[in-house]
Amino acid sequence: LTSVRYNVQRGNFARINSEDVAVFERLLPGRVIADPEELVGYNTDWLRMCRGSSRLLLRPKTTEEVSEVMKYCYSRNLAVMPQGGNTGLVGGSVPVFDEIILSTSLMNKIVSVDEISGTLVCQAGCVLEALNTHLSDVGLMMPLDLGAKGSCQIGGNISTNAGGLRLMRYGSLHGSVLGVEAVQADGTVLDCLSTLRKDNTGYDLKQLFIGSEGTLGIVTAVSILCPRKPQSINLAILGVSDFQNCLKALKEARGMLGEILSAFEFMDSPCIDLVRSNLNLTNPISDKPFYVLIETAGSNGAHDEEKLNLFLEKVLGEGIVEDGTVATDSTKIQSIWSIRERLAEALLHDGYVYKYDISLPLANFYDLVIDMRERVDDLATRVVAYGHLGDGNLHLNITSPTYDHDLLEKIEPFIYEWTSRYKGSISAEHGLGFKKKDFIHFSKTQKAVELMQQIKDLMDPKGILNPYKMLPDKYGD
Ligand code: FAD
Ligand code: 2HG
Ligand code: ZN
Repeated sequence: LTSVRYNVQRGNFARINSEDVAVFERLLPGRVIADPEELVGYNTDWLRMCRGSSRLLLRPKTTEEVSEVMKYCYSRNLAVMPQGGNTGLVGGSVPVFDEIILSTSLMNKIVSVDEISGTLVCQAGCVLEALNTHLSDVGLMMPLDLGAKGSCQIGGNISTNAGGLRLMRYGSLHGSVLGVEAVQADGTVLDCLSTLRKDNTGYDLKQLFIGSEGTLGIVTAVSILCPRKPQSINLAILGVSDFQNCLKALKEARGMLGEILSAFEFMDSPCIDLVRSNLNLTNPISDKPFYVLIETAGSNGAHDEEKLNLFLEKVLGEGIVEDGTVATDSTKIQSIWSIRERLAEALLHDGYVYKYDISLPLANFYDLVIDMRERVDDLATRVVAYGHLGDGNLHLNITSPTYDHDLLEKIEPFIYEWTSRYKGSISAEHGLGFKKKDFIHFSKTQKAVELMQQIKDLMDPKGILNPYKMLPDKYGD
């Protein structure tokens, strides 16, 4: 169990008894799951590295039901763990001990879509891909996209402030989320579900729920500003001889593709080895030390193509890029994207994954990978680096056949100290969850963490919402 490896103590919460189960059965008829077999998946994270021992799963359908459940849990001092698609990568989406799992999966209603303003209002449990499909019929799209789109839910995306593949174009959820409805620890419904683009009336409370990983409230509904779906999409995968040239390509792409640039992703050569050996995928171009994926999304195919061709002529002509291919039809676009999107899945085939999600200044971005390879040497199966280069976000992953404590000690705290030295972030987009909460100080000052703890205490005085997550243990106790 996770709690054993990480040596955490269970908080002073009540334990569920048969009376509690009867109350939940009355509040959510037929939607209270206590069968241990059925609970295994909900207790285990996507990486299969964190496992809790919850004995109860609740599946509300409405905000009122969530409110009733929380009111009761608050009165009984029962801990609650909100769960969306359970695709989180930091152990935040599964219980640590016997917290009740509150799943939003049945809260999957789309409330409204305004085709003119591009505003979507929906319940928190809507799956990202399903929302995108729905919007596509009226010429709109979601402002975020990630490899987990088929399972992750919009409430989970908001709670982790997920970034993803197109953040450089459409911005973070702190900008595109217009409103949030949330249920607080004591059951109070906080309605900040505005659909206004502009509203400077007091503190912007919805922002507190974006990226707070279920520690301040349960997000029950959201409103989001959605861009128009582009008319034309192109995707290039380019082979590059060294990292400096990846940066030069980024600079040129920003300048020459301008407003149509929608993604700039990066992979090093071990990424291709990884998907080749673990997923049987093929490299569409010749093998090179580095690769960049450049996507354009615009409203005029001929115009976009012309811009992309001029860009390619320049980067190939100047030797910034050595090889490449461009996809314009959706099947080829999808097959190139899947090389990048399936890296996280491919890593799992190696056994144990040490996963790091770091923001760094571009000048130092790849030096960390070089230093890490030298450090872990032959203890690791592989060290692979990829990420959202356009956003300065590095995904550094190291694998070994099984958990290896010596290897972990080579990686941590070295990686956090290194990141802190260059004023980076130790979690760019995945959050802190259970696994990274104790490293928050590498990216935030003591005063900032203290204020976070005060906000947590104010909004959840009994600490029943997603305990053992995001904030360091014993902080302020
Ligand atoms: P969960 O995993 O269920 O939960 C995540 C956290 O949010 C937990 O702390 C949970 O308690 C809380 N939570 C969930 N729902 C609610 C709610 N309604 N109210 C309050 N708290 C809630 N992340 C990125 O940022 N960018 C990526 O590109 C990206 N790619 C990924 C690719 C793959 C293949 C996988 C497996 C994961 C990826 N992730 C990425 C991480 C993850 O998918 C995202 O963080 C996603 O936003 C989580 O959504 P979810 O519904 O699965 O949430
Ligand atoms: C991605 O960008 C996700 O693919 C997952 O954020 C990153 O696997 C990872 O480390
Ligand atoms: Zn990512």
